[in-house]
Amino acid sequence: MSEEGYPGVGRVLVIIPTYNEADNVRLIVDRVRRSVPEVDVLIADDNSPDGTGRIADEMAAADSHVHVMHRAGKEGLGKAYVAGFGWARDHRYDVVVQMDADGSHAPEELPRLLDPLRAGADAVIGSRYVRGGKIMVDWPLHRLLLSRGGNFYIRVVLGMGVKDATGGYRAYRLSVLDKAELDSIQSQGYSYQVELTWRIHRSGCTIVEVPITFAEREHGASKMSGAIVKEAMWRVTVWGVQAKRSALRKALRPSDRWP
Ligand SMILES: Nc1nc2c(ncn2[C@@H]2O[C@H](COP(=O)(O)OP(=O)(O)O)[C@@H](O)[C@H]2O)c(=O)[nH]1
Ligand SMILES: [Mg+2]
Repeated sequence: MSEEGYPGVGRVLVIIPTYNEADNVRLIVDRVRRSVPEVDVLIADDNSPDGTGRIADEMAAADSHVHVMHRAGKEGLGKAYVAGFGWARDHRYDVVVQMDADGSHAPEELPRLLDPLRAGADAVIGSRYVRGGKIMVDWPLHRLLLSRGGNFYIRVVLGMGVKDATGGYRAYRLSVLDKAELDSIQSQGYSYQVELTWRIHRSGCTIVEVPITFAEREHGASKMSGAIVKEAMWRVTVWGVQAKRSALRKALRPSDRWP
């Protein structure tokens, strides 16, 4: 009997959120389809003014493995992903992958993210900060320090042991996302990556990190901003304090100590 989807893993949907990625979207989808022909692609476009959505429609018309979700306007990466996950559930996928449109996440490394799922992992993070992980970009020192320092802060405050909690190249089993209660995700910008990791960690799922090579974006501009960084930092601090407080409350509850 021939199995549907990626062998040993099931039906896989690669979700690519786009905002003004007209120069990148065709290339990235082609690379995904060439690299792992068994997977499907969903482009989640926030009504990009540069016509990314139209290009995506053309690709979907030419390839039954390619789908497009048109969203009304720019609402941030987190909302686009949550909508994409809902689409994946409605269409009975087993696994979803997050991938940027800009070429920073190499589709050729997709098997690395999918293979640990076969071995029982619930969530796989493509990591720049484990042995073998690389950053091949000309980031100015402050951006590099921000990424490294941000991840260090997250590790200390949340105590998850994940080395790259802000990275966006990931694979999840759908069953894991069900436990993460996506409807109540608060993050708008990139702290979404951290929030989802935090929820998955708290739900007791197995998170595996695999090394990836993070490349320079091919065309266009990054949507990263100071506001996005600030949002991530204050949210992490709030989650950390909440977790410490509830752990303390649990430890002090007499009924738990003398049942
Ligand atoms: N749908 C949607 N996609 C977004 C939004 N903001 C960023 N993206 C996409 O998310 C991915 C990562 O964004 P990017 O600007 O490359 O961030 P960086 O890699 O951190 O510099 C790219 O594919 C963007 O097009 C948004 O508001 N809506
Ligand atoms: Mg990028």
